[in-house]
This record gives sequence, structure tokens and C-alpha cells, in this order.
Amino acid sequence: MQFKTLLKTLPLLMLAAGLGSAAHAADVKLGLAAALTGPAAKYGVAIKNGFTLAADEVNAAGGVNGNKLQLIIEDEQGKKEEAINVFKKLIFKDKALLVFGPTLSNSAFAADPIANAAKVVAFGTSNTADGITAMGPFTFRNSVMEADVLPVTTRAAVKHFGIKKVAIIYGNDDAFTKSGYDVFKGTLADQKIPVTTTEAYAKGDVDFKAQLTKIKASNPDAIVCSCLTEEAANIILQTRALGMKQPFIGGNGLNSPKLFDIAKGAGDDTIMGSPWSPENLTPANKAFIAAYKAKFGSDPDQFAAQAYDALHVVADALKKIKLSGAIDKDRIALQQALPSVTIEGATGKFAFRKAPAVTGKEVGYDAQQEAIVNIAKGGKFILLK
Ligand code: 1QQ
Repeated sequence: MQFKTLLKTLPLLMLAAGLGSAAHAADVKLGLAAALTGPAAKYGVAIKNGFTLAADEVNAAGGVNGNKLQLIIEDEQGKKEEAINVFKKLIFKDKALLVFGPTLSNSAFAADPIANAAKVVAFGTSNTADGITAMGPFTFRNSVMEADVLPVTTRAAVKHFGIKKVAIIYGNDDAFTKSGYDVFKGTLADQKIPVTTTEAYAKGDVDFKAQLTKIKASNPDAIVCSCLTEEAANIILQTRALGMKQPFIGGNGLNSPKLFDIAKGAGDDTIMGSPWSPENLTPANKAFIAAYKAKFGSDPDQFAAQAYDALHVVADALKKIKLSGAIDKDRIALQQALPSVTIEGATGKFAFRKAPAVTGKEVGYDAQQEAIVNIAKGGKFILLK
């Protein structure tokens, strides 16, 4: 080979061998366990989109300290057993620096202990049940717990409709719907709103006529529903079929466009609390909504917004640390850098707050964020003013 040709080819050879400056940077592997199939996929696909959008943005801007973020995405199907399998794969096989997810609190209670034992951060973006962050110091969430959202939501609904008494319906075999029920029960007692009857259903139920007939006979002014979207939508539809006109009050689980895909106009007047609203026109939220629409051709929801923000929170934490390449050390450094991160994201101002103390145990971090109360009008949620 002529010297001149060698000179020309050398940079290419160096790049191929990983010696070029661009190839010095390593990928930071971040795991995502999300429900991409099954009934919870309504939330999980939005979550995946939010993460993908944010990671692409961070990488397009050069990555973090010169490192590109690599998302390793696995489908946990909204099932506990699959969440455990996926966490094990991401932590032990893929050696992810951190794991986002799983989608449901119900799955988080099964999978997060694995992350805490392995000293890897499990970062929930949609887990709102009580007790999630009591699992250990490596459990973080930026999802606002029902305990913070429901009192504000209930107070606003009572005022808006002049509610004197309510009936409750909830799923009694899911950690999120059960926890939401417990919070509603305490909230209604605090706000002195009598409960006319309390009815329960099980995961996968499609016929709620028996429970709704009892609710109808108890003549409430509104129906409190601690439910996931699909069940909530069917409950609302069947309520109207029984000739009942009461408005619904719910939490996080109701905040999906899927509610209206199924319930259509019957979902109108449902009141729901969430940290995110498409009408919150801050520069960060406007940019997020526009970028999401451009990339996916559809409107984002709360779950996409929280996933998007979570990636930016972790990117900020990564900026504060120097990765050593020793995975165990780097995982702990990330856990220690996270609590002080604050951002102004799609969901507004965000900070962590240490979870309530549990004797004899170290705890993780909850979201410190305000809830926004929304009302459904014309098949979508708008701000309740
Ligand atoms: C939880 C929830 C669900 C609505 C997640 C999508 O908040 O399981 O905690």
C-alpha cells in the first residue's frame, strides 16, 4: 500500500477498530420493562414512545458526557411473572445501568425487590400505589402517587357537581386499584362525604351489571372508580345502559385516550387527577407535545409525558457522575446522584422527595409534584376550571 493511501485509510481503520475519537464513547445501557402487549399496553406503548423520543433527543444533542444512551426495551405484558423475568434479564444479562418500569404497580411489587437486592435503580414512571418506594432505596418514581392526587381531585369534583354522597367501585385484586380504593375511602371520610355502597370486581371482568344495579339502588350523586382504563370504560358504558347519569371520579388509571375509544361520549363529565395536561402550555410541554406528534403522528398522554421526563431526569443524573466502567460501582453512583435532580419537564417542575420512613428499612424516592384536575368533555380531558 502506498504511503498516501495508507494515510487516507488510517482514520477509517482506527474508527473500525474503535480507536477513533468518536468511537471512544461507550453506550450507556438503560433497561425499560413495559407492558407492550395485553390490557395494560394502552399505557405501556405510550411509555415506550415517551422514552424513545427523549433518548433520541438526548443522543441527537451528543448524548451524556459524550456517551450515547441505549434503551433496551422488553415487554413485561402487564404480568407480575413477566416483570420478574424481564427485570432479571435487563439486570443480570444485559447489565443495564438502571431499569425503568414496570408499567403497573401490581408488577412493581413483584419486580422491584430484585432490583433492590442487586443494587440497581428501578425507576417507575407510572406506579402510583402506596408503598412502592417502601420496597427499598433503589426504588424511585416520578409518577405522582394516588395519595397525593385523589384528595385534590375529590375536593374539586365535590365542589363542581355539589356532590353529597358517592358510591365506590374498584378492582380488588390489583395493587393500584386496591390502593386507590384505600386512598378514596380515607379521603371521603376526611371530606365527610358518605358512601352509599362499595362494590368490587376482579381483573378481566367484563360484566358489571350486578354491582351497578346495587349502586343504582343506593342513589349516589357520583361514582368513584378506582379502576384501570378498560374496566373503567366498560363500567361507564354499562352505567349509562342502566339509565344512570352520575358523573365518575377517578385517578391515574382513567387518564388514557383509550377510555374514550371504548366509552365515547358516555365518559363525559368524568373527573380525573393527573400531574400532566396537554393544556399546560409551558415551553417544555409545548415542545414535548409537538415533538411527539411529529414522531408518532398521534397525541401524547400522561404516561408518555412521565416517561419522557424520567429519561431527562436520568440523563441529568448521569451528567453529574463519571462512569468508571465497573457496573456495580456505576449503578450505585447513579442511585446517589438521582435524589438531587430537579427538572422543568413536560409534566412541569419536578423534584424527588424521600418516601415516608419505614422502621428498620431504607426507603426510596417519590415524586414531589402537584396534581391537575381534569374533566372529560367531548371525548377528551380538559382542565377543570
Ligand atoms: C399503577 C397505575 C396504573 C394506572 C399504571 C398505568 O398508576 O399501576 O400504579
